[in-house]
Amino acid sequence: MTFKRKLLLAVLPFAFSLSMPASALDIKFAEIHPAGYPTVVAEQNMGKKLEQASNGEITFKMFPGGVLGSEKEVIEQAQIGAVQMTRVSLGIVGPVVPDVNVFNMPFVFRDHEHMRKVIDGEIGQEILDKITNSEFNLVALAWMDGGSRSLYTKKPVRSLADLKGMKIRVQGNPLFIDMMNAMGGNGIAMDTGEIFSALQTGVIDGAENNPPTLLEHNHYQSAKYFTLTNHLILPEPVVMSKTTWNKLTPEQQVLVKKLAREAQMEERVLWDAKSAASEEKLKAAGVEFIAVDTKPFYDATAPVREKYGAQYADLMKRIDAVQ
Ligand code: BDP
Repeated sequence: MTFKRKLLLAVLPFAFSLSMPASALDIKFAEIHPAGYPTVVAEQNMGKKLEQASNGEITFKMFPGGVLGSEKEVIEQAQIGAVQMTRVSLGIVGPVVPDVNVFNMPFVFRDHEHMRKVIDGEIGQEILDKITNSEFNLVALAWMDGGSRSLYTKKPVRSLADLKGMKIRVQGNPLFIDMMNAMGGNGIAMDTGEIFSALQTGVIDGAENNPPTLLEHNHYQSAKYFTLTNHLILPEPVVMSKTTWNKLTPEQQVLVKKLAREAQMEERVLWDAKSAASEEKLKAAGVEFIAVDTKPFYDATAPVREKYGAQYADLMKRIDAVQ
């Protein structure tokens, strides 16, 4: 091959791409929750606004109900850019970006409102930045609210003693296994999609989550007792693959961040309504809501906060100080 021809072949793809009109960037958004769930609705609205504001240069498609895989699988796909965006529980980010575990500790927030104030402020941004600045090729954009998590079981738990030896599903994060074991249960990690049949077949005696998940993932069909421990309040980051992020223009990046933040504020309104409605529906379906003294659960998990929290002592003080 002549040198001229070689040169032509080398520059051809480049010249071609310059002369082509920019093709649309397609965003596939993966969600474990079903259509209609607060996070899904807020994210879809974000997607619609994104399509409009980018004049069609960005397209958005929601894949709800876990069709693209478990949260762990989807995070891996986002890391390589096969899925462009997703929202996951911070629980499963912990093993990948350990710095986020400060929010994953039991009873680290006083209550739901406290968590919201923290994620809306500078600490919330710092934890998003930890994800973005980690080596995992993700950009963390905003927070969704997943309420607070309590225990649900097939036999009632009215005190710490009742939990003794019960096999309770937790998310795949060693911190949560330690937490469950510290409360006297037997923590078993599995993906969200496996809980329903694990409850039915007796592989587990219960799980822990918020009322909307208990309802929408049909776990209440087997677990009829909901014990209000409120032991975890886990915010849920919305992340984009850095591979996708780097394809956006600076203006588009600003737009994506702005709309993700709007979705953060919109979702919590939907969340509050959904939580209240879920509680009503669960009660109507025969689920007993059990109020407990949470102090014994708090005390039992102190060693977990010591083990995982020692390195975040300053940050925990700052979280505490948020009013
Ligand atoms: C729900 C979260 C979801 C998690 C699920 C779980 O919204 O992201 O996958 O809990 O525990 O509350 O697996």
